[in-house]
Amino acid sequence: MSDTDGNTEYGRKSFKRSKSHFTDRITADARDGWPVEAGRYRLVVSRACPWASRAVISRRLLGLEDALSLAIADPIQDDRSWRFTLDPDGRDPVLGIRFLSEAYDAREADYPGGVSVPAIVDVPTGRLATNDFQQITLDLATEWTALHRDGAPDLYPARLRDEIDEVMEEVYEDVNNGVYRAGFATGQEEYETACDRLFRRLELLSARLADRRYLVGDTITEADIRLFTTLVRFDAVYHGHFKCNRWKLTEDEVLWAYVRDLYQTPGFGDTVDFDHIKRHYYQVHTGINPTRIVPLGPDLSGWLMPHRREELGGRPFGDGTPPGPVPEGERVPAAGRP
Ligand SMILES: N[C@@H](CCC(=O)N[C@@H](CS)C(=O)NCC(=O)O)C(=O)O
Repeated sequence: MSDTDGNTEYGRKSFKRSKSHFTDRITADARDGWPVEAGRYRLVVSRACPWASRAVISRRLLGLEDALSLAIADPIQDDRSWRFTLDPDGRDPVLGIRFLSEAYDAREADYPGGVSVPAIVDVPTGRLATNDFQQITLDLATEWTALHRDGAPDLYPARLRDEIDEVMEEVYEDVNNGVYRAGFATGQEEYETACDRLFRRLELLSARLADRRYLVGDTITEADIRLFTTLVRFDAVYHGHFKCNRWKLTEDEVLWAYVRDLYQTPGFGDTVDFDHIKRHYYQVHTGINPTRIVPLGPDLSGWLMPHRREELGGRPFGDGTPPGPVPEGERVPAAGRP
């Protein structure tokens, strides 16, 4: 992946995340030409990817599974990037393509940028609609409301947006992206700065969450989804592979209980595939793991232990209800679960 400054995700210069190139939005009023419409779009993800996993969780919590279908890419990209090698004949059964890049090419011929997930593809034309990972989940929460299930939670309540945005910004800079900055640092100082900021922020978050069940308000919001997707990967990949090893998540009583609580909440843990996560990070980033050996640990059994966070109060779904069972065909295989 490279951006216009020539920085590469795994490259020699300092790590800089590329901006999404396709920033059209799918909205109720179709202002960018993409109306919210049941059955029209396909959400392409890798279960390994934290940015894509946000969208998978939101889709489950909001009950959009029937309205927005899901394509799961192989966690190991090849030189043509994300591919549908998990599907029969190596083709996505709905889009009929072998590589996600085909949808990018259909949108913009000779697109020179990286091919990234999450991506939402327009099924009738096969064209990429958006890969704007920062906006996709906000739009699922606020623009796709006509298609939400009964009892769907409000993940981005209007009265709390300023606070949610502020928390998400800090979490993005220091935690979501901070782990990548540490992991792909090419100099000692760059690594130490990222690592310091990451753990300082985690300590602040731990203090914040000591006496409140969720980050903002007393219900699950977009802010929790975004923190969860990094925390759930922490001990499995960021602690070792990205050298974020001042302490393990399991060593912080508050954060470990917080992330376990979310993991055990329908819509969160049932989307997580630790097998995809570990194989992707350890096998794809050969610059930092040249042997491509995937570690056996950590032991996952702790994820199902009681967390006792309900004693703090809080109403996970507010006035709503938990999502129903995971649709047939979307269940995470046993290899990826505790
Ligand atoms: N900066 C990305 C955000 C999403 C992202 O970084 N996704 C990663 C996977 S976690 C990806 O698909 N990277 C492209 C690649 O690795 O080939 C974007 O351009 O939209």
